[in-house]
Amino acid sequence: MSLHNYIEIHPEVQYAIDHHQAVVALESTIISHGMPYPKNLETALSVEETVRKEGAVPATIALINGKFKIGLTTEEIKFLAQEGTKVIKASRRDLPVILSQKKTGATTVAATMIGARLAGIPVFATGGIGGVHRNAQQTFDISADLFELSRTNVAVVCAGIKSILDIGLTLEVLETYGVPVWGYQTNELPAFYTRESGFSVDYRMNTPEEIAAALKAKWETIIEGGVVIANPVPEKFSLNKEIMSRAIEKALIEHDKKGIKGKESTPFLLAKIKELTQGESLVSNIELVLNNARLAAQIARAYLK
Ligand code: PSU
Ligand code: MN
Repeated sequence: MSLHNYIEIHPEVQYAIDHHQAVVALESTIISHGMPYPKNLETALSVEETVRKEGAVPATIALINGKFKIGLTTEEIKFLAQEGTKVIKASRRDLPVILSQKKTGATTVAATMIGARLAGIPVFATGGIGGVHRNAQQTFDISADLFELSRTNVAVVCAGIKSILDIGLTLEVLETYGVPVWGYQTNELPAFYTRESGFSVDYRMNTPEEIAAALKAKWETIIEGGVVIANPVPEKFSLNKEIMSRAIEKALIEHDKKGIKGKESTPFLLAKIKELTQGESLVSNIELVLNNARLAAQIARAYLK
């Protein structure tokens, strides 16, 4: 047994890698657990379309029947979208059993980074990364995404840190792990639905070329690990700060009252916030993912030059 028994790269993605064409990795937990059907399906497909329009090849990653699939068919994306939370939300710890027992799972940011790294794809676009949850001082709930960022060489383009999390503590953990946090054309870390968080990024980057050069400097000097590239939601789709923080507070209260824990926390909070904002958060969520896909494709292209 060797690696090729566990990984299946879509021919189009393999061709692009072999011919030094830009590829953007995409996660699948956002499809199964991050958004409701059918918006999740529509979004997954338009994210791929957006990557293509920017001149890169999309590689949505998931675990299908015990294989790490790098690049999914439309049928496979549809399956994950329809199954929703019935599929396993797969992070690093879940991989060995899913692979050996031929199970199916949607990959989180952490697991997608592992898949991208195995295939040799350095740039990955998503909506939001996991982080340190509020009240982690008691619960110890810190996403495995942060640990993965500390060790796996993939740049993750996201819309910043969502305020269902403790943004300050998340930044502290990223600092401890040595994970750079760069703002794209901003000095302030965006907070997913909003462009402001009150926290600063380590460095402001103004162009995809600047980002690509810094990624090369990191990895060519064997400073292992990922990078967080924080791309603010477009102005037009950013949500009102007060309305959002009220929705988030409410969602968190219900979360605690129901005793929701562990891997169920993030999906519960996302769904609750969508409900409390009458779907407004979902529109913003979709637009920011598309915006990240665009930037990721530009970075992937600049990285090859
Ligand atoms: N944040 C979002 N949407 C998502 C997620 C996070 O806005 O879909 C998903 C991602 O897959 C992320 C995971 O990697 O949730 C983090 O889960 P946890 O907090 O359980 O590590
Ligand atoms: Mn967690």
